[in-house]
Formats: sequence, structure tokens, C-alpha cells
Amino acid sequence: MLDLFAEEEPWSEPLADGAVILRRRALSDADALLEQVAKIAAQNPFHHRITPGGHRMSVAMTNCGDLGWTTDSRGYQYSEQDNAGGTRWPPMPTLFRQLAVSCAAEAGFANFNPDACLLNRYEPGAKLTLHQDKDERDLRQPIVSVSLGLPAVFQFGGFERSDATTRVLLEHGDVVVWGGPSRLRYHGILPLKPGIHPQAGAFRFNLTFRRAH
Ligand code: MD3
Ligand code: FE
Repeated sequence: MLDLFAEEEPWSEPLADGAVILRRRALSDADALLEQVAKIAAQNPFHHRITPGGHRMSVAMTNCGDLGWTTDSRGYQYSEQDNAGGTRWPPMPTLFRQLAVSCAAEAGFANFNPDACLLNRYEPGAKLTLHQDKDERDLRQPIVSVSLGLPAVFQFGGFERSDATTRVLLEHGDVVVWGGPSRLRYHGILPLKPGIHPQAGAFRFNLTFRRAH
């Protein structure tokens, strides 16, 4: 019988050499993931960081795991402490780790062992301009990203900021694994459109799992 409430099965879409979207891969875990996001934020609140250039980021961030990505007047770095509050980051929930490790394995990256998870929170208008992620020590390790809540237009380009970009919509439950030659591609998020998501309210959340050290 047709079940209108059946959950979609995940499917994969190759994006580029070393990069794959696992569509809806995190959908069945989404409510539990959002619950953990709320717990982490209760310990270490989302915070609009100030870039070394003095700009307040429109994306609010926090972290969990042994290391967290931070920015301050000294630059960008992974650190064991939250420089906003001076405390250790909350531990990486088992569900987060299991999801990241199994998605990496599905994409062909066995033995991924993340020590950092950056949590990004987007409100309407929030964006991430084109950048490369290269503060991690071993760039042979992939990054796994999990999108939750409102949809966003993701932009990915080449290896120079001025290279042409492609746009992809990332939706609730989508996972992207970036490794191999795609690891150093420029990428960003266009300004978030306002909306209300049934599970996440007026926000988009993105979790990125990294091997930082
Ligand atoms: C491609 N986050 O936190 S996730 C970031 O949706 C970041 O919040 C975006 O870029 C977000 O650094 C994009 C997809 C993503 C994450 C890491 C990548 C794409 C990537 C690293 C290398 C290449
Ligand atoms: Fe990035």
C-alpha cells in the first residue's frame, strides 16, 4: 500500500572527484542529532565569532569533540578550549561519531577518526563566503558535513577563488563527504532564505566532522 509517511531512502550523487552527496542519509537520525545539538549549545552556546579582520561572522558557531575551530585576533586555529568561555568543548556524542565514520566509509574513506566537530548555525541572511578548509594537519583525511533544518544553496568551485562555481541545494538530512582531490576546493553558502523548518525552526544547522590534529 502507498504509505504517504514513509521516509525516503537515501541515495548518493557524485559531485566531483572525491566528493559525494549522500542524500537524506542522516534523515532517520535527524531528531536525535538536533537534540544533541541543543545539549551542546546549552553547554557552549552558539557564538558569532569575530574574524582576524574584525568582522562579525553571520554564521554562529560552537564545537564538540577534543578540538574546536575558533577564530580570534591571532587567526584561525583548532584549540582544546573555547576562547569565548575558556572551557573544554563538550564530548562528541556517540551518534555523531558513528554517523560521520560510517558515511566516510561509504564514500571510500576507511579509518576516518574525527577529533573535531564544528557546528554552524545559520539564521536568515547568514552566509559563508568562498573559502578553503586547510587548517587541518592531514589533508588526506576527508571532511564529513551534515545538513539539518532549512535548506541552503551550497557553492563549490575549484582550487582558485576565481574559478567558476556550481550551486547545489543542501537539505535536511543530507550528508556530504569531501576528500581526495576535492578536499581543497573553494566552497561557501549563499545567504539563507527565511523559513520555518518543522524540526529546526528558523535555522539551518551544519555539522562538519574533521580530523584536525
Ligand atoms: C568542501 N561549512 O564549516 S558544508 C565549513 O554548510 C563549511 O556550513 C558549510 O564550509 C556549511 O567550513 C559547508 C560542506 C563542506 C564542508 C567542508 C568542505 C564542503 C567542503 C571542505 C572542503 C571542501
Ligand atoms: Fe568550509
